[in-house]
Amino acid sequence: MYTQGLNSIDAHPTSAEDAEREARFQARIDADEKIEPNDWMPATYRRTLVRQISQHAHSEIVGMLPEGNWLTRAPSLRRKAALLAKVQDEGGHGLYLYAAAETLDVTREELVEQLLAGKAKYSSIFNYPTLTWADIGAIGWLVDGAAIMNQIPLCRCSYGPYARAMIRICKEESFHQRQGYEIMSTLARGTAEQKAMAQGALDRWWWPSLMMFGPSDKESQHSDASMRWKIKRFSNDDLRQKFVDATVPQGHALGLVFPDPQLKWNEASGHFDFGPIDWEEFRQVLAGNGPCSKDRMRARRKAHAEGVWVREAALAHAAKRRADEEAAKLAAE
Ligand code: FAQ
Repeated sequence: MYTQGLNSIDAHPTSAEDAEREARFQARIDADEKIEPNDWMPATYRRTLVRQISQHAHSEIVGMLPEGNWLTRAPSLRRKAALLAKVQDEGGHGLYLYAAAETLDVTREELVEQLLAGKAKYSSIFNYPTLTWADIGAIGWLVDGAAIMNQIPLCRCSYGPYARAMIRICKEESFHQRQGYEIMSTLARGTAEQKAMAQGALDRWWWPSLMMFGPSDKESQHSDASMRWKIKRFSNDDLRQKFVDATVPQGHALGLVFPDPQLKWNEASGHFDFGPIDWEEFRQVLAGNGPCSKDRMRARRKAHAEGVWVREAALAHAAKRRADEEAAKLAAE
């Protein structure tokens, strides 16, 4: 999608030059200008972007696995076609995001290697199992709903390639969210057993969805710098609250009950109050001890190993085409 490796990493300017460049860089950010791959940027800005964009790309790729589990068991052809399209979109999102990261002088191979070696993070949410068909509804409604809340502001992120990738991704996520809500609404209006499935999925996915927004603002290490650089436009807690405020009425419209006895509309603040998040569970998932963490990594490594021949064939095909083109050029001279 983007030309790669346009920039060489900053030479070693003196600190006076550095300070001046940084001031000019921050002034551009403050003026809401987009930073492009060939522009000078502080090494810390570059590192933050590579970290966030690559974690985001990995999340899309690992995020295909919980839903992939239900592709062969979707309850109708219509549901199967929609789920297949959604999972394909997620693969595409991963590719746009790896391509955006590559404009920052890192290769996709390096990033994938970090994921497979267990050194890179991906979203905590994808370490939970999909036990029933209703979980596919809950993923679309809640997980894509949370992703949209977090990602719409990223369309205005200061780094051009990331912002532009996010515009297309958000359009597709909005379709994903609707298909999930439609599944939930069909189940919630169905038999008692179907309604119980929808309720069970909400019970399982509600708290992990709130954790997707990251640690509380007090604990978030990167938020201050990312907000100053306009990579992030809202804090983790602000986005989490927006998500709760938007989602709770949707759940009530389905006749479902949120698994939080402290969830209550607060007239004075104009927001829903909600109970404490189990941050120990979040820490455990990030440490690789989530219910499906080991399975997810095993599945990714297996897919990577089984794809060796595809990558080799693609490279051989590209080399052959290059050689044919060269030969045709020589023959024409
Ligand atoms: N899971 O200082 P902060 C999707 C890490 S895509 C795992 O607050 P930051 C589509 C964080 O990386 C979902 N790790 O960090 C889909 C950092 O670790 P590090 C993914 C988490 O970056 C739907 C440390 O904790 N979306 O769902 C999580 O300022 C359905 C400290 O945290 C994105 O990636 C977490 N939940 O804010 C696909 C959006 N939260 O790097 C399939 C872009 C935090 O120091 C099916 N990313 N950490 O080792 C972001 O907006 C930000 O990176 C945040 C975290 C908000 C996730």
